Amino acid sequence: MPAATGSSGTAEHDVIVVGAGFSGLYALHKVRELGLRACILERADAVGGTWLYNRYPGARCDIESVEYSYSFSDEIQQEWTWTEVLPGQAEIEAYLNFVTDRLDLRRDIHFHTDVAAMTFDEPTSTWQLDTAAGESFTARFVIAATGILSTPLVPDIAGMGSFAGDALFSSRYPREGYDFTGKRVAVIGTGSTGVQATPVVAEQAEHLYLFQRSAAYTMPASPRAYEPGEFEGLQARYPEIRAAQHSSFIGAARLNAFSALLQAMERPPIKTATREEQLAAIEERGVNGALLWGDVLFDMEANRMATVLYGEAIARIVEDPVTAASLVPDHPFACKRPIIDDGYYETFNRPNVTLVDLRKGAIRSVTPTGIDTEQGAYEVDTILYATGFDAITGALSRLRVIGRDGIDLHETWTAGGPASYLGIQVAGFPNLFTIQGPGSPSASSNFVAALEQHVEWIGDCLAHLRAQGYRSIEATESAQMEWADHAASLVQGSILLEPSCNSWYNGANVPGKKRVYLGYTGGIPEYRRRCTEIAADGYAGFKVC
Ligand code: NA7
Repeated sequence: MPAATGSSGTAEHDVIVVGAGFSGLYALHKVRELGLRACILERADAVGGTWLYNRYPGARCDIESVEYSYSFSDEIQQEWTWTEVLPGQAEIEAYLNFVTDRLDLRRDIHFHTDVAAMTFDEPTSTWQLDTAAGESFTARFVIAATGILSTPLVPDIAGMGSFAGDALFSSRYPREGYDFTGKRVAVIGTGSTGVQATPVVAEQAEHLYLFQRSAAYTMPASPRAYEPGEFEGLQARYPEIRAAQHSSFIGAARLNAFSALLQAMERPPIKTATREEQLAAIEERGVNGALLWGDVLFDMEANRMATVLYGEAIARIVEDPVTAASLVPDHPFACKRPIIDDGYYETFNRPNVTLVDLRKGAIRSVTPTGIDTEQGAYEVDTILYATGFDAITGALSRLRVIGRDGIDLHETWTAGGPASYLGIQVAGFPNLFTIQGPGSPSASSNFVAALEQHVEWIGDCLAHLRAQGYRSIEATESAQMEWADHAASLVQGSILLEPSCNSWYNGANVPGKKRVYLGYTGGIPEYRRRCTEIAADGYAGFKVC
């Protein structure tokens, strides 16, 4: 390692990165490039973060592999071969291991190191990180690359602990896999995870009961392997692909769930479409034809019309009319992160699949032999919980993060609601950078494109601090409030604020979490422009000293 060029005083490290997922790996590489002494603390025994833990059947990314990957190294782009257009979990995990070895990151990663507390020491401007096992580390700066969908939301259902069968959690799925053959299986949850897992589990299980609290909108997009020579053709065009991605609103210009929505804006409005035109749309494009109209994102009446048509499209696929009706959502389309699936609706025509519509009677308890609901009891051997995450703020909230003057991050976010400046720093917590904190484009974009921008901005900031001889940087309260107001103004009047939209986007899925839209919907290019301007303006809105 190069000698420390920072001024960390007694701290062992200039920078500690928490988490070895997509963000943390790039962050470590970036700060090592600056010649800083750095390491990653990672609670697992391997790299991958979200893509290490979420290995449930059918786990797949909703962005194309050539865009859901690092753009910063052409060597990596040229040396790594993607085999599928929309990459599956195993391939993404393998990619992250490849990058880790290619950049020789492993030697600076402390595995099995579960950070439990982080405390800022004001006199020395350093952070102390204490682990669950009692170890301590110190650093001038911390980069919390703790993930936005990394803290599982374990539901509070009575009797969960009494279940005598196998209880699986999609977000902590067994490393060795699980064989559903011959099992009666309950899947709870119909977000992206439940929708992806259902068709795959149904193929193996003796019987699958899908417990649905809210019906989902999902857009079929069959995954496929690249044709021979196809990926090589793309690989040769990486500069062009990355340039398009760079200027894309969502950080992904090719096929993905969001681009379908953006392209829909170019289409004619549903409100003026004739009945024949509406039917032709679902005849041609199935359920996608029901949703993708020019006015559905802006006009609630149009959105409701699309939902009715969506129901008709589902009824053309799902043979049982009661099940088909149960699959129609009762919240607006596109107020939650869009889902893409492979054969979801067709699965309900299988004789071994039952949809349990919890709108007709909620879960009362988990019993030793299954799930008891207000509409009857279901005996199962296995329960797969696909119940989501305490997103964006959950990972840091579960730690004890103590900043300047003894303030506690969890308490700050609980009392005032989750807020930060640019999603990068929280006022009161100097020298702590967050990757994709509240108010960053993460939720409504390609996470990898968003995190690369963050890491690069933080790297430039650290270089600036060192060049100027500064020891500390902290977001000001006023800049944080202005940023939160700006982010909130962008979603005013949009479907994202519809009260029926209980989503991880706004924290409504987590009991007790203050309901605030957690993303930034101005698009990555505009976000990048603002971040660059702030840096050029001497880190306006930050106090540096
Ligand atoms: P999501 O999208 O938050 O979905 C979680 C699902 O679990 C959702 O259908 C919830 O119903 C359901 N849920 C949660 N708690 C319960 C209880 N107690 N009973 C019944 N059902 C419950 O998480 P995912 O993991 O699917 O996807 C997260 C993101 O990962 C996704 O957006 C992609 O970006 C990748 P609800 O809707 O709250 O009624």
